[in-house]
Amino acid sequence: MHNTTPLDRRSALGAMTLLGTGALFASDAMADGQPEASVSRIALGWDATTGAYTLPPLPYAYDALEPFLDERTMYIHHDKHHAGYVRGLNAALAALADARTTGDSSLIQHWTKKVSFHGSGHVNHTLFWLGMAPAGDGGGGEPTGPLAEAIIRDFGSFEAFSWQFQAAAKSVEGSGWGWLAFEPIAQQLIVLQGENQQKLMMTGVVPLLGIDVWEHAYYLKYQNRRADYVAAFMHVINWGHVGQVFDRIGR
Ligand code: MN3
Repeated sequence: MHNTTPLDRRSALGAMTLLGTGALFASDAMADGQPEASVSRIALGWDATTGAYTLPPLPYAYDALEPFLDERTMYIHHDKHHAGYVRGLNAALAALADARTTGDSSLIQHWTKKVSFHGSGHVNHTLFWLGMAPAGDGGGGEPTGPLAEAIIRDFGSFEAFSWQFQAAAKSVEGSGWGWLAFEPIAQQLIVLQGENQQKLMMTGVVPLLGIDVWEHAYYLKYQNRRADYVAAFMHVINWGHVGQVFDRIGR
């Protein structure tokens, strides 16, 4: 349901600027006109009539991921934190539009960095929500099909992937993300760390699955125990969704 509306070339190119280097899609995948993004325009809440992003609702109830992710954290995370990135992105884009009108370049650097930060925050959180589902009802377990085969090919086994993914997420310095991503040039899966919302991503990669390891993602329930939160996250990964994204962009 989240990937039925394609990004056209123009909006895809617009979205690409959010992560600066094309992290949203494989660059050579536009040749046949087919969209190749991790998330759809609808999932990202893009409103072409207003030229602004909106915050789509959480794709499940706030308590749907209990007991692994608690209801209060999910509510605050989505309705407050994620909403803030959407507001920040729209504000930065509007400020840049004003700058083009006035010709005042004094704050171009400031607002351009804000686009990267808040734009990445919006995309990252959208992927984060879509990458989870209630444990035992779409969440947890292991991937199947082509994604499972690619994980075995590129990491050796699912267990080896899971170990590296969790180790990367646990050891992010400060606030950031752990990512499973597709590197479209060598055509392989890789695990990356992200710092803040936008730093350390590798140019051109397409993020498939991300775990938010900012303290706001886990502190109410897990306090300083990030490792416990990361382990809990593995129980709610929506491998069906991640596999669908991989089917579109990874093969
Ligand atoms: Mn967050």
